[in-house]
Amino acid sequence: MARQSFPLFALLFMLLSTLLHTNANAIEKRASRTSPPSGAVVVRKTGTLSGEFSTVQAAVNSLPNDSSARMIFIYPGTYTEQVSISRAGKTTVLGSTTDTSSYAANSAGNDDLTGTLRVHKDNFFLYNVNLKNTFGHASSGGQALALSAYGTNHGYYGLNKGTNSTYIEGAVDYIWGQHARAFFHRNTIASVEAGSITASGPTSASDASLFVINKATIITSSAATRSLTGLVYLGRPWSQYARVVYTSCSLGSLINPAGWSIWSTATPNTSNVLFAEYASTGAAGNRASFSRKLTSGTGYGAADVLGSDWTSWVDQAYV
Ligand SMILES: *[C@@H]1O[C@H](CO)[C@@H](O)[C@H](O)[C@H]1NC(C)=O
Ligand SMILES: *[C@@H]1O[C@H](CO)[C@@H](O)[C@H](O)[C@H]1NC(C)=O
Ligand SMILES: CC(=O)N[C@H]1CO[C@H](CO)[C@@H](O)[C@@H]1O
Repeated sequence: MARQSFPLFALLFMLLSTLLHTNANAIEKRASRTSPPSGAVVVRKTGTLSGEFSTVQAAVNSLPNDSSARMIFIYPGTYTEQVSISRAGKTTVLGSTTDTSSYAANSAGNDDLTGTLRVHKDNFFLYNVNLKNTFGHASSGGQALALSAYGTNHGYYGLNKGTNSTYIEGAVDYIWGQHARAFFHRNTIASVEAGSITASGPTSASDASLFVINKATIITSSAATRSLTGLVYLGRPWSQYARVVYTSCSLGSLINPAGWSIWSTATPNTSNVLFAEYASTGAAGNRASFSRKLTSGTGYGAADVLGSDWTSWVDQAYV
């Protein structure tokens, strides 16, 4: 698929447990949510009752395309479908879970959306749903896109084993995009193959795109079929204006001591990149000459990346 078709950002071959955020529909922390909130449209795979839907897309299609705020509640099940959401109003999708604060409670087979979720709208929020695309793998020549997101005020949060992390897994260039400003907070990032984690591609020096990856733990996925020691890079420049900053991240032995990679020998694309790190641990060594180490994280916090109003749409309980 053409990367150009995803102007914001997308996560490739991603297994993710997300908590997406809205301050308008207050979601309690560490609570059970196994039945639909009042007013929610219901998706139930088996034993669908009158007025309910057996697929996520059918529930999405039932919503009016107007500015009203709507909720969808999904009962446990594996939903294998391509879902597209473009309605105008705020839309919140809630998976059933016995513990809203835990990734473990929305385990595989319980709240799975297997396929691609395409979100082309502003104000979209997703809670406790595992998104994955098992239809392809970069090492077999295909790219399996789990999520493609266009819009503003999408806050992706997840919880994994007691931290607030979203679990993001992929092979090569699995966090990529052209114009997004994205702040990845407390994620577990797991590579399954050699290659680069990010591919940032702003189209010009004035494109404000920036990825900041904060407090991530970067590991080799348990799905890797060989040792990846030294074979993974923090990023490579899809364009010469690539902008990626890692702050306070734990880099596993999979990260090559050079840290960062050229795009390719023919088009290194390194002339104007911002590839920087602040307070990394692990993967010590001589970094690539086109990267830099920062002496402070100033300028790369959530407010810098998401805008000064970020607290109005990001749930502060998860930061
Ligand atoms: C909803 O309306 C928007 C324009 O406001 C349009 O871009 C989008 O395609 C529409 N979505 C659906 C599902 O009709
Ligand atoms: C960066 O690399 C890509 C992929 O090879 C190429 O299309 C693009 O032209 C390169 N950009 C620059 C500025 O060299
Ligand atoms: C919703 C939730 O569990 N938030 C937690 C995220 O992590 C911070 C720091 O560990 C906790 O203080 C929050 O309660």
